[in-house]
Amino acid sequence: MKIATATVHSYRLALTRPLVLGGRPYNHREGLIVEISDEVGNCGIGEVAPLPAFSQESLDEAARAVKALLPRLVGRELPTSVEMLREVFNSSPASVRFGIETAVLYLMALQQGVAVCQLLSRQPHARVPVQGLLTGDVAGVLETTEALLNNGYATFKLKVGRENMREDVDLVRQVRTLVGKTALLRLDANRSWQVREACFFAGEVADQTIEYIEEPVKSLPMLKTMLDRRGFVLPVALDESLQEIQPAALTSVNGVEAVVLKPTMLGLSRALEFARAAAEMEIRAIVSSSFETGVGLTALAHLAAALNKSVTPAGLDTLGWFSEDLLDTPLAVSDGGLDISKLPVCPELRRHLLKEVRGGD
Ligand code: OSB
Ligand code: MG
Repeated sequence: MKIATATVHSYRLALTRPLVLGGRPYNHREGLIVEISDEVGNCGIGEVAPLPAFSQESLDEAARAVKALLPRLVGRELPTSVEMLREVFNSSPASVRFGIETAVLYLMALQQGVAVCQLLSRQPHARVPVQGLLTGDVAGVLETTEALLNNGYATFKLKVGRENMREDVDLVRQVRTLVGKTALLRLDANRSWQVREACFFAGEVADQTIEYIEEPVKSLPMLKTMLDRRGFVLPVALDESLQEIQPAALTSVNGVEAVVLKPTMLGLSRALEFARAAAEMEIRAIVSSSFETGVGLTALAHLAAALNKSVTPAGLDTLGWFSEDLLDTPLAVSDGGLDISKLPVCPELRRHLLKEVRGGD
């Protein structure tokens, strides 16, 4: 079956509170929605939303790449397998690959009468737990923790790396006390520390049963040195570092416990390659959002359902930042997780929130 039409729209949605990215507060989230249809009217959608300070490309660059790519898709045979996706969009920016790859996946799923997670795995998980995101000032974190607990969350990710490390250490202890012994507690330092600082922090919270900490130190070389020395007492997960290595090189980073996969920053195929490398190493892959709307998040939920031998909580608790969403039926976390069978076959859009983007420049 051939691709019959390919169009792109833009959105700009207000946030409920500022999203701080690279030290700058953002009050809106902007991105693109790609729509691809086949000859019998099936329609697949995907989100292209580079995240400032995290993505390598700007929204303008992504938009230009999308506009150049879409006309070349029309008239083309759809891939029949996920493996074929990789070659098709190899040279585009990561967010563009993710958006177009998901739109194509939805089309493939519709044609084959299966859900996207079934294209990605023979035995997808029926439910994906979501990790509650704990960020901001101390009072806010404690308040959010209570609210998430009341909503059934059993996995939490606390951002650390505050100006005052004592505050981080105390907060880890307070959150652990609030969530109880059995909840999973993950940390993320977003590359805040020197090795010496990271090792000190780790020692201070070593008794708090931390599942892992993402990106404790300032760079990948620094992290490798630290892990090779084996002096760091917490399990480590890679996030930002994945933008700097090839999936095949993952095995060369010793002592990593998990990888955080953000397909908006990696592309879907590359995220899948990292997932495969992680499976070979018998470490977990944590599918995570880059503050996409419900469109991107739905695709990420399907991906999360398809990865890992055992059910693994995903980092998809970011929709709360949006004052409204693009989806007609909101993606709702209940009892701390997402039921995959309740996800739409292909999401319906609230089209009044979209603006048409014309081709060419
Ligand atoms: O620090 O891991 C991060 C989202 C965008 C950019 C960076 C990060 C994040 C998240 C996503 O934290 C949510 C999550 O992982 O739970
Ligand atoms: Mg992270």
